[in-house]
Amino acid sequence: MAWDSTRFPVTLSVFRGVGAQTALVDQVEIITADDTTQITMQGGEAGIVTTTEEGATVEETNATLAETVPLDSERWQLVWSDEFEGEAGTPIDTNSWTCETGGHGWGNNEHEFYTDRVENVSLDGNSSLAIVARQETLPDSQCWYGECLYTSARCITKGKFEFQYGRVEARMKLPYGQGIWPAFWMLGGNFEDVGWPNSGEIDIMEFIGKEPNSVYGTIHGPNYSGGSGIGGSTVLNQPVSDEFHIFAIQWDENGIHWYVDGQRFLAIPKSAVGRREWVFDHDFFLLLNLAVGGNWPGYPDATTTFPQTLLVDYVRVYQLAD
Ligand SMILES: [Ca+2]
Repeated sequence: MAWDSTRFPVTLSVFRGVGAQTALVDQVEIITADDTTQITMQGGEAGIVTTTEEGATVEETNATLAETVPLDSERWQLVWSDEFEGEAGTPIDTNSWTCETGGHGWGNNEHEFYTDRVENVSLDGNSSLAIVARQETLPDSQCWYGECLYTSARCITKGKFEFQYGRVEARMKLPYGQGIWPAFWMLGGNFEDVGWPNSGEIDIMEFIGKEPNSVYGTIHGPNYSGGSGIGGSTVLNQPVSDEFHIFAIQWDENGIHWYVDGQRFLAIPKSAVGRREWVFDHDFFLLLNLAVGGNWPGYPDATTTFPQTLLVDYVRVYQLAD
């Protein structure tokens, strides 16, 4: 195989299966000199990761992921769910969830103050959880930028439900508008011991109001975090917020697949992180939140209306029966 190094400057590494740094014997990894493009070849298949200023995009990821188990397979066993059944105004179930509070920007210069009040997070009485972002200033809320402009909620299953591998899905109706940023995601349960991003982060669904038809999936880990996270997006024919959709991943020891309404739009094999560490082989917990403003979505403007509501019909986790 010949590579034209004047057109495509590369460093070439061939790994052999020795010691802790083991890679498959037939794996060849190529990374451009400016570290912006990485090609992994394994078993005759190629995976290409291009890192842009906006972050990494996986252009081709047929590298090593095995076929997924069909969504309707009887091998999938429901191991955990919250169906959010109950009367309107009922608080979220604290046996499963903890709603974190604060207005420090949450690592992204966000503008909301998260509360655990039913005004921001409660059942809607119609079989969904409602996370509501409001334009309001609470008397005792202080945010990193001054008096808080918005309230919202962020609820996590840390220490209450954590798991490794499976199919994770939520049926949700998203809010909309400039500066609106709902997310359904997971963090490594070892978050407090090893810190972020060493814990790993799997973003099952992210949506930013300024791209009303797009859904993003991303992973973050050591040397591929923040704007350099590895992921991709899909563009729907209609604004995502128009109706309920099912957002899901299938996650196993080979990698992670992302779906909207059962259609796969992204697959990231282990090999996509190249020489960097794959940090997704341990327990993770779930997060649901509705951010207002931040570095990535930008901030609400005159076109943004409040309140904005993230409706969650259910969150379900399935694992494969032996
Ligand atoms: Ca429900």
